[in-house]
Amino acid sequence: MGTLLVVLPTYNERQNLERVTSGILRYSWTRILIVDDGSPDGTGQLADELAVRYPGRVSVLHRSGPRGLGLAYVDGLREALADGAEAIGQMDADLSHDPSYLPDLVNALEQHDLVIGSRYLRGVSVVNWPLHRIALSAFANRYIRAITGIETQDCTSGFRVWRREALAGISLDAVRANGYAFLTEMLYRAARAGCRIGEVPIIFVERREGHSKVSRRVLAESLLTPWRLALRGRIRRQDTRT
Ligand SMILES: Nc1nc2c(ncn2[C@@H]2O[C@H](COP(=O)(O)OP(=O)(O)OP(=O)(O)O)[C@@H](O)[C@H]2O)c(=O)[nH]1
Ligand SMILES: [Mg+2]
Repeated sequence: MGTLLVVLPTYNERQNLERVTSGILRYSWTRILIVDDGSPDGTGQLADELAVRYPGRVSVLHRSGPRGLGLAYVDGLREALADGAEAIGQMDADLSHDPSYLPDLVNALEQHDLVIGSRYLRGVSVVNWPLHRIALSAFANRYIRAITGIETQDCTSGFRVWRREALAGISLDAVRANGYAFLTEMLYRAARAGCRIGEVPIIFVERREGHSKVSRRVLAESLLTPWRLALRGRIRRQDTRT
């Protein structure tokens, strides 16, 4: 498949960044773009040190202004497209996504435009989640799929690889979700754009170090986004009929 550029958003991941970086760089065909939102714990400085340690393989985008997973990804994916890698990846930096799945994901790009590292292909493959968290995630996925019609089993997974042309076909300027709902919105847009979407099973391991950044505002956005996408989609469908 050629080279893979992994976009790695970070906010206070100082304890995890080094390990996830070396895990990804174990594969000779990978490079990393770290997108840090001015983490108070010094993740940004560590990222700069890693860029010096791995010249040509690690680069860093320091964002200022409002922070958010979606905002970080829009900037990071845009830079990744400008860079010219054949495949572009997305991963959490908290070691929940094991880099050793990257070959499986990239191989599946032979048949697909977008491949998702999925927790829900063989029951529920998560380690160290309390029951209520499993229930919430399972509910969230059913909720999103029922409202939007997305057929992917794991539509909130942040572990993804794209063919460059498929990602380039989606207008990042039009994406409205700023938080985690960004993941759902991108998936919906990919499906509407006719992308061939595949899933590869992964085992997701809950973070051991650092803290989750999921806020109430971000959760509210996640509840509303599927409705916004579905309603807009319906308006579009009516447009095309007339
Ligand atoms: N640049 C940037 N990265 C973010 C932001 N919010 C979250 N991230 C990163 O996005 C990834 C996923 O965030 P997490 O906090 O782990 O979210 P989660 O996996 O749903 O929650 P946990 O189960 O607690 O890990 C991690 O690499 C975070 O550092 C943000 O506002 N800006
Ligand atoms: Mg996490």
